[in-house]
Parts: sequence; C-alpha cells; structure tokens
Amino acid sequence: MNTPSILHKTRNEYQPKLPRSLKNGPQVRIRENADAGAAYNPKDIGLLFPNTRGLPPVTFVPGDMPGYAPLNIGVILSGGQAPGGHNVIAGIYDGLKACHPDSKLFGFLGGPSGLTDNHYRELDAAFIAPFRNTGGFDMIGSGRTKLEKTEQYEAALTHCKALDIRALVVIGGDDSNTNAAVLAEFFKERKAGITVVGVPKTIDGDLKNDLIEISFGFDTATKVYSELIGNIERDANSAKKYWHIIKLMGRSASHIALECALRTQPNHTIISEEVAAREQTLHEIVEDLASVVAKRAANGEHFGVVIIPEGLIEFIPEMKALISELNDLMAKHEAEINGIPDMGAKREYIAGKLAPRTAELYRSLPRQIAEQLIMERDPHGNVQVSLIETDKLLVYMVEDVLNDMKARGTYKGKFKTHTHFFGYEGRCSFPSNFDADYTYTLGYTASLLCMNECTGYMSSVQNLCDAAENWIPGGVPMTRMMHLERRHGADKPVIKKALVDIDGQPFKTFAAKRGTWAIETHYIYPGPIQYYGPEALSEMKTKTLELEHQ
Ligand code: FBP
Repeated sequence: MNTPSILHKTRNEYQPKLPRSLKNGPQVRIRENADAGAAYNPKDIGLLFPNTRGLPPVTFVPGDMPGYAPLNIGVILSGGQAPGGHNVIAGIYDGLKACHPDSKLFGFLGGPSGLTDNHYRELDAAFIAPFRNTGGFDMIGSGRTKLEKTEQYEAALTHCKALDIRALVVIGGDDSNTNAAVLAEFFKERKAGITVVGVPKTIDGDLKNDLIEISFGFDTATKVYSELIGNIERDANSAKKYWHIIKLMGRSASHIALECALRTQPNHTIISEEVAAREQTLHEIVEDLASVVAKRAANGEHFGVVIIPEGLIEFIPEMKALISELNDLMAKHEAEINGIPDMGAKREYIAGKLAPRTAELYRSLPRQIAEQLIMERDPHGNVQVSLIETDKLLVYMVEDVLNDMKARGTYKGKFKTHTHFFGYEGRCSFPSNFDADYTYTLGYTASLLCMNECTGYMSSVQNLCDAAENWIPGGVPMTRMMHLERRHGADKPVIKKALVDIDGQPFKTFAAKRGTWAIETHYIYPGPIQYYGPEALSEMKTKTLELEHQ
C-alpha cells in the first residue's frame, strides 16, 4: 500500500450512512414484491434461464433477524474501475460479520479470471481498513474475462467448493452482471447450493431501470469530469483563443456527457441517442458544430467548449451499419485478418469484403480512424470506443467545412483547437459521499441477499434522491433486465443497457437551454468534489438523478 495522503487517512475514518432499515445491523426480514418476470424477450430469456427466471423483486424491511449460520462469500470486481468498489466490499464484509462473526469473505484476484484460475485471498478487517472510502479497484484487482464456457463454470464450482464458498458477489456492469446471471443459472441447475448476487457498477450510468436507479461510480466520475470541464471553460473564457473539444467516457450511452453538460453549460454537446433518433449523418453532425463556431465567430468569440460522448461513432446510422458489418466480418474471418501484418493491406482486405456502400464509407475515413475501427474487440465483442479518436475526426471535418465557408465568404474567424479525452481521470477518485454511502449500502444489502439465498439477484437501493436513512435496500432478479443482443456475430442474452431517453427530463432540460449556451457564454465552474462542509455541497446528487425522479 502506498503512503496514504491526509485525505486518504481522513476518508478511511468516514462512516458511510446506511438506510434506517439496516442501521441496527441486519434486523430485517425479506419482503417479496408482486411484479415478477423478465421485462424483455420473456420467452427467449425464460428458455435460456429455466431455473432463475420469473423471480419476484425483494426489499428488506425492519423485522426480527433470522438466526443466520456462518457463511463464506467470494467477491469479484469486474470490468472498468468505478469509484466506490472498495466500499461495496467493506459493506459486504460488515454485513456478513453482523449476520454471523464466523463468516468469511474471500476476494478473487484480477476479476472473473481469479475465480476460474483460483487466485484469491481472504479479506479480513485489517486488510480492508485502509481501502475504506477510497477509489480504485486495487484491493483485489479487476478484469474483463467473460465467463461463457462450461469449463469455466466447472472450475468456478470446484474452487468455490474447496473454500466452502456458498455465495458469490459479482460487482460489475451489464456484461459482468450477465456473467453473474449465467453463473447463477449454472449453479442452480447443478444444485450446487451457491448463491450468486450482482452489484450495479459502471461510471457510464447505463446499468439502470425502473428498479435500479443508478449504477455506482456515475456520481463521482461525472463530478470529477465536470470540475475539469469547468476549469477548461474558465481557461477558454480567459484566453479567448481556443476551441476545446472534450471527449467523455461512456462506451455506449451519453449519460456522462449529458450530466456534465447540465453541470457546466458548454457551447455544444452531442448526445448520441439524439443523433440516432434524428438519423443524423456524420456530415450533418459536423455542419451543426461548424455553424456554432461560425455564429460565435460572428460575435467576435473565437473560443468555445464542446462535449462529445465516447460512444458517438456507434450511433451515427451509417457508422453503426459499418461497425455492425465489421463486427460480423471480423468474427467470421478472424484468423485471416490476424494473419495480415501490414495495416494498409488489412484495411484493403476488409474493405473488399464489405458491401459496396459501407466499403465506400470505410475507404473515405481518415486512415487512423479506419484502423481504430478494426482493432481487437473486447472479450464481450464490443468495439473499444475509448480507443477511437472521434474528437480528432470531428476537428478535421469541421476544419474542412469552415475552410469551405471561408472560401464562400460566410465565415471569418480562427478555429484553433485542443482535444481532450476524460475517462480514466474519473474512474478512481475517492468516491463522493453519495457514492461512498450508496456502495456501502449496496454491499451490505448484497450480504443479506447472500444470507437469504437470493440467487440471480442484483443488489438494489431505491429512493436515492431522499436522505440515506430513507433509502430502500433490496434485490432485483437479473433475468428481468435481460434481452438478446448480437455479439461476436451471434444473438446472446445480455442485460439491457439504459440509453439516454430523449423524452426524459434530463435531456429535455438540456435541449431547452442549449441554444442559449451555444451562442452566448454561460459556463458554470463546479469546482472539486466536497467531502466535508455544507450539505448542499457534500451531499449533492447528480442532476440526472434529480431530474429523473423529480
Ligand atoms: P464498465 O462498463 O466495465 O464499467 O467500463 C466502463 C468504461 O469506463 C467505459 O466508459 C470505457 O469505454 C471502458 O470502460 C474502457 O475500458 P478499459 O478500462 O478496458 O480501457
């Protein structure tokens, strides 16, 4: 462990808030909620998950604690880092020990591969202490291994049995929780007696639905990015000579971009879901941005701030069609493509196999972008959008349009740019008080779901806009969130991602104001996350959560 900073030591002392129903330890009873079943593709999902489908959501309400027996739990951190992961583990540990002091917690190291390769360590109070309320996943590490082969499930079963592990908690995003649901089904079918519980993690904020209000990490990450964007806005407004094009993480959905836009009021923000809904072409997106630059220039303002969501490329209809064709093609001809060492030859080979219209588009892209689009997919079959330089692509294209406008005499001005990519900067920050409390409660609740053998459930905490003591802990069956999606050229059951709802209040609020923010300068400088001091600062929630639950 590195030398702790003063803030690190101070945060270790912070006692996360728990809902009233969990405050006195696990004096709770489980209550089933009526509404059951899968919300999407119920037939397909029901067939794929015959043992874990159709379960009812549950909540924990104050009551007499049943006499729990000792239980060994295994925990896995999976996928990209998100602030609060350590507190989920601390919450599981405290909940588990409160239920029975002889219970044990084992951490599988380096993500799901720790489970299949049997790399683990026991997590005790002394080991966990310096990680309480800190960011990062370095307590046990994370990984993106997909659990999909029977050998992996068999190995997981063998390793859990060897440690007498009777419950497994998977802390992850949509793909990782899909792994958890599949594992729960496998264990149930085998009558293994091992409960599997998921925890909703991802800074992207796209693992949410009617019963999961938000994934953890979104609150902190967006506050970090908003601080940085605010600082850049102030620099832009001071120097008045640069356009800053900021790409923000969010592999698919634009929740991060939208939240940061609401917090900082930049001049232009692209929301991928709107692009898809309006079927905007790449050219139209570029024209829109160029027109904002030109209008500001006409007012003598040769500076501005633009937010672009990382996942944009996959939402532009013609690019989406290209990527989907590329995905299938790369899955089908993997060996041949990997066997071509020269990038130019690889591009040509691929272009030759595409349909004529998509091939034309592919050939028209700048070389770097064309190469970035054919980079290796992640283990879940996703394009690694964080490696595609959409920000630079837009800058080249906007420059071209502005040059044309200049030639026609419709634009006079300078377009000096800086591109930025904010993603990793926000994933390991000390969690905000909201995320520290939320994750600790999610972990504590997960331990209760394990104790009550609620397999195939995701830990949930509802009523998040209210004070923590009024939060409602419970569990939501994961099959309820699943649908079929095309991955690696085949239809696979996965937890459905929640995209930005362009009829929802957060988007509508943004859309009502963006015209003014574009031409005039209405920047907001949010400053850094506050952990102490006035509640208005230290307990502040995201605008997205507030507007969605208004
Ligand atoms: P998760 O969905 O696993 O939480 O990861 C989210 C994310 O941070 C995305 O925003 C980003 O595109 C991706 O991870 C980057 O992946 P990696 O950490 O492998 O570079």
